[in-house]
Amino acid sequence: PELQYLDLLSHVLENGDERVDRTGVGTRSVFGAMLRFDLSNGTVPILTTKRVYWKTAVKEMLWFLTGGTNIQPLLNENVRIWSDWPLATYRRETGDTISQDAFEQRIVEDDAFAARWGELGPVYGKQWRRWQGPDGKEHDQIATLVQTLRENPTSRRMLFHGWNVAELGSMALPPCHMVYQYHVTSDGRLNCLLFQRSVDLLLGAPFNFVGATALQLMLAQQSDLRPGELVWVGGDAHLYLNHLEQAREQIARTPRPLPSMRLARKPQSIDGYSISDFVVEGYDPHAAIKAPVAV
Ligand code: THF
Repeated sequence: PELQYLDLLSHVLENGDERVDRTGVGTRSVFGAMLRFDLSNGTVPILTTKRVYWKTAVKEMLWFLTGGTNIQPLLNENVRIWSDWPLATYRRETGDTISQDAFEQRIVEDDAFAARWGELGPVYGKQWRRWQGPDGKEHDQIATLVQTLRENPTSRRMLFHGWNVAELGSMALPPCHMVYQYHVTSDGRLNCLLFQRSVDLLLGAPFNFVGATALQLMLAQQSDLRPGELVWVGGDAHLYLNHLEQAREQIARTPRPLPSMRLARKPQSIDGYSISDFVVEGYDPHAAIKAPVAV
C-alpha cells in the first residue's frame, strides 16, 4: 500500500506541471489522485519510508474534534505544526522579528496574547462542531455523523464538510482536507473517503493519512463497526520545489510492513479520547526526512 504513495511521488516528480503557487515557493503538481488503504487487516497508513510523528497527527485530529481554533492547546501538547501562520501574521502586523520559539512560549504563558495572536479563525474545528447557520443556530456535524452511523448506516449522507464559503475569508487558511464521507458495508465495516483539495505531498499528506485513520478508528468504535477502507482523493497534489530532493530520497527507500493502531479503551463518546488511548505497534520506520514548510 505504501508503494501507491511512492508511485504518486514519482509521478509528480516526473510529470508534474511546474508553476508558482500562492506561497511563492513553486510546486510540481498533478490534478486528481487516489490512494486506497485497507484498515480491515489491522494495518494503518503510517508511512515507513520516513519517520512520521504519528502522535502529532493524532493530537491535531483530537484538537479539531474539540472544536478549537486557537493554537494554544496544540502548543500545550507540544504540537508546533500550526505555529507558522499566526507567527507570520504577528510579524507582519507588529513588525516584531520574534523567533518561533519565543512566540510559542508567549502563546503558552500569556492567555491574552494567545487570544489575540493564536487564533486561526473559523478553521476545521469550528466548522466541524459549530457550523453557524443563517439563523445563528450551530450545527455539530460530528455528532450528527455519529448518530447517523448508529441509527441509519445505509445513509448516503454521512459526511462532514469544512468549506464554509461565507467564512473562508476569515480563516488563516481555507481547509485542505475538506470533506470526509463515510459508508458502512453490509458486514459492518466503516469506510471513509477523504477529499483533499490541495495536498503538500511530502509534509502534509502523511499527517493527513494518520489523522483520517485515527478518526475512522474512533468513529468505528463509537458505532460498533470495524474499520474498513480509507479512500484518499487529492485535487491539486503537489511537491514544493524545495522538497524534490527529499522526495527522491524517500522514493529510493524500501517500504517496511505497515504498523497497527488500536484504541486502548472505549470512551463514552467521540469527545472522550486522549492521545494515550492510541496504541501503535510494529512501527519500524526509516529515518526522518527534514523539509521546510511553505507558509
Ligand atoms: N501548509 C503546507 N504548506 N503544508 C501542509 O502540510 C499544511 N498542512 C497544515 C496546514 N497548512 C499546510 C499544517 N500541517 C508539518 C506537518 C503538517 C502540517 C504542517 C507542518 C511538518 O512540518 N511536519 C514535519 C515535522 C513534524 C514535527 O516536527 O512534529 C515532518 O517531518 O513531518 C496540512 O494539513
